[in-house]
Amino acid sequence: MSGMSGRSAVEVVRRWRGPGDVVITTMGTARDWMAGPMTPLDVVLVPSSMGQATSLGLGIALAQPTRRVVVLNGDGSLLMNLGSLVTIAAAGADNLVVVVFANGVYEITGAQPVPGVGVVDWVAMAGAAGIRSAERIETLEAWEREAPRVLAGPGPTLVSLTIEPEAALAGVGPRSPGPAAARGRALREALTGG
Ligand SMILES: Cc1ncc(C[n+]2csc(CCOP(=O)(O)OP(=O)(O)O)c2C)c(N)n1
Repeated sequence: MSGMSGRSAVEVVRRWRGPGDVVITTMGTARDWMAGPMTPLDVVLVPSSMGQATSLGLGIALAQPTRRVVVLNGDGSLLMNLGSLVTIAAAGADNLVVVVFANGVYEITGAQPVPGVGVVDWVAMAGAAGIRSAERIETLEAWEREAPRVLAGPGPTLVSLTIEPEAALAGVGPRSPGPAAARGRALREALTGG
């Protein structure tokens, strides 16, 4: 494989996220995130309806303005909740970073093609929604180089990563890390200290 894999792109985020940052993962990014060390501020949105990660991220970012919130989202999932980009921009959540894993497929359900691949421009979409800090990163080398700036800079930010899907991961979904209510309580404690 020559392009950027989702797994390697996730590891770049793991390396550069700050200790107080919240990282929200879902679908393929959740699967890959759970393959490595986790912190209490890691929100694994599984099981879930598609599209909710950006809205959850916005809520946490507004509630905890001194923290950075990083959402690792699938392109299929973002298509399900495009309106959240407008809400994020309108709310001016300068501590929120949305990372779109643009792999062009619904990977965890079998790599069916996402509509609009090659036509939909996530950077333009973000800009049209009012998110001025938006960029596309196409190689792992560039992501490794730019991630510290992108993850720490003033937002709201959308970064679209051009991801090459791995055939071996088609249909391989994340396992839920446990009952949602207990995980929600643990997250609240981690966020508020009690
Ligand atoms: C509203 C909704 N429709 C369909 C599904 C079934 N489903 C679960 S994951 C998934 C594909 C997710 O694709 P994407 O967000 O691009 O992430 P990837 O699997 O590529 O990491 C689908 C269709 C769902 N969970 N929610």
